[in-house]
Amino acid sequence: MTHALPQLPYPLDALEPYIDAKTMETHHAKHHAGYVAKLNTALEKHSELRDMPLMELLTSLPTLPADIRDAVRTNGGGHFNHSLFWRVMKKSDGGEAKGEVAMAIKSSFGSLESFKAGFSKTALELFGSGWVWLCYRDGGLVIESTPNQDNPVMNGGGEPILGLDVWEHAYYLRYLNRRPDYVKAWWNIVNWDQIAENLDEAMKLAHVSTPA
Ligand code: MN3
Repeated sequence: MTHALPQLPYPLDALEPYIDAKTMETHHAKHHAGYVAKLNTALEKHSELRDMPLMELLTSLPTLPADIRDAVRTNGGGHFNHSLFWRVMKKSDGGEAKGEVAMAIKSSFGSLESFKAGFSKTALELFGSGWVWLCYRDGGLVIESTPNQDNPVMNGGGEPILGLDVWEHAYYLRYLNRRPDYVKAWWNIVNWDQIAENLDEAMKLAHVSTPA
């Protein structure tokens, strides 16, 4: 098995004007594809790991062979993070969190507005390159951030159900260094239906892995 670049679930220009087509093309076909290629190259050295699912690679980093551990962390992380990122966005339709997701957000953060404010603040305070996450953990939702291509899966920080890429390559062409403008615009293209599905999956996983 080799790891493969997933297709984008929408055309390159679907997220315009909030994220431009050129950024999407470079981000997907160069950055994400690069992580996938380098992950596969690293795994070639250890045939016993070639069939290990990505999630398992990321949760077993400390026990992986030392010569590829950093490469799997960076490139496996990059592959996982971007695969989630593409799916939690969609063409803007003015939709907001509803149903179970809306209730979970209210219960953990007080209101949708205070969740968005806290998530955006975390994105602006993250120094350098990294990611901001909404995670399901211990029956509730938490906001986390990770540097580089790390993620909560490898840190035991919970199940990520939403992720925002705040590397400059995600926004520089349209927004230059104005990360606040990018983050503010990004809320317009959040795919709340997908987040609802991700929350469902995360709750099922937690149920399965919790001893009776
Ligand atoms: Mn990126």
